[in-house]
Amino acid sequence: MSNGTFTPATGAFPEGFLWGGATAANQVEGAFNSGGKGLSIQDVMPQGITTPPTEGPTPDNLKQVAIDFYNRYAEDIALFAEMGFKTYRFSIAWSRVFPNGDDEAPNEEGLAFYDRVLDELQKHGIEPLVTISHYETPLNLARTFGGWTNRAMIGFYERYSRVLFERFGSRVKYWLTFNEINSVLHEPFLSGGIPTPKAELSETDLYQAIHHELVASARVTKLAREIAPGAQVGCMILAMPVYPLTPSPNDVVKAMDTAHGSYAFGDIHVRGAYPGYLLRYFRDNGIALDITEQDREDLLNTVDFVSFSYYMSVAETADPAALKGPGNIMGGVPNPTLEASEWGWQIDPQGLRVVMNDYWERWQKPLFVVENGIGAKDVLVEVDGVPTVEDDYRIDYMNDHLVQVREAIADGAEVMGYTSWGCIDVVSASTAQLSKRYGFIYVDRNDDGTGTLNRYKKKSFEWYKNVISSNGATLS
Ligand code: BGP
Repeated sequence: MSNGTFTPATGAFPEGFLWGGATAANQVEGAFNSGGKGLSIQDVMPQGITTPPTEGPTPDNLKQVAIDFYNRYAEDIALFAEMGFKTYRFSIAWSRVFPNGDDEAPNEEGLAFYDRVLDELQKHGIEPLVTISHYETPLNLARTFGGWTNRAMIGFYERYSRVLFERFGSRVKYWLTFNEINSVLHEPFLSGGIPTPKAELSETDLYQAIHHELVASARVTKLAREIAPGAQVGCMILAMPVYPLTPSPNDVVKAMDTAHGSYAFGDIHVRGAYPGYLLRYFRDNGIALDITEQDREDLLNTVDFVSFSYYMSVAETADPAALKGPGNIMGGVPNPTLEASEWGWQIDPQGLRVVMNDYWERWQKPLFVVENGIGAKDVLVEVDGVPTVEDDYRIDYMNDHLVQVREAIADGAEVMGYTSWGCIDVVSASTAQLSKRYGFIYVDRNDDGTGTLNRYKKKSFEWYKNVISSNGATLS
């Protein structure tokens, strides 16, 4: 797609469009301490980001078993294949490969698990899309080294990535370096393995950590190309268009400033240097970073494509008295024109078209929608004696968002593919619930840990299958 053969927009999904779904290791695998796996930050986050981390693992952490993908991957991948997936985005658990993060040698048993997953995907002709780090920093790197505040993390991440490229590079073409890299600003522990409470972190600490991640991302982008020719590496951004709450220029400028907070990550990944507005922010706020000459050179290894998650847009206001929105980790205020999900995430299909136009015009790099979907409380019912979920609300949500992807393609954006978030029910990242379900496949497991772990197809399963087989023509 991004090899210069792009043909201009026709208003339809292009040939070879990568339809599929996405998950992350810590939210599906379980087997949190078997196969030689070490602990990750997720093992001390039983309630997600809603409460502070625990000292060690606790049995109430649903992620210890999650949906048992570690043992049921073959069954799950067969279901993805039945839907016609062209691609499956999954992450590799860093602590399964390097249990402590700073180990000299990798854990063979961990690597062997991903070999088996890749074998299964290959068997079904599903192209893997691998996230190297998805909210699962090894706990030792967080607790002993301070996570990404420490420059030593670059070396640990590089060693880990090198092992992945050497082992899987001949079978994996598409790589993402860090999931939602811009979320470090808002969730330093989840996103950056930084154990210091956010209130005690200076902005310098935070931006220094971000700098280390950006350098690491660029260095492994170079490494991927050296070790696995033909590899394509993308950044991954939490996308959230920012609308001014009113036409007041103050609100417009505030919205611009908030948007810059996320644009910066794409700008650096795509252009290889810090943008002027961020340098100004550093100057104005007395933020002085340790940026070496080598770092500047490394950053020039820019990405092949830009991937992103999209769940909602946000409104922004200069009025400090305005109400902050619920369920939104990125700041901003509720948009009075939009409805919200049961978790308060405001639903805005057109925002997806807006953000895709924005990114395409700004960076001129192929785009990949690698997360999108709606978390809802599904109810299992029996239809003709078969357990299912009548999730018309999910079908509506996804239809409306995919129509906007098609619009963005018609607007001229080059789009590589679309992987819905949580194609099978997973443990949620922010609240660590199983009742916040995203999947086309229902997993019988409840928030209290009860359930058979059986899989059932929801109504949306057949719907998505038809969307894929028609290459989007059945969207309405
Ligand atoms: C993104 C994360 C995912 C995923 C998704 C939905 O921020 O990359 O890991 O979980 O959001 O969020 P949640 O699970 O909190 O509903």
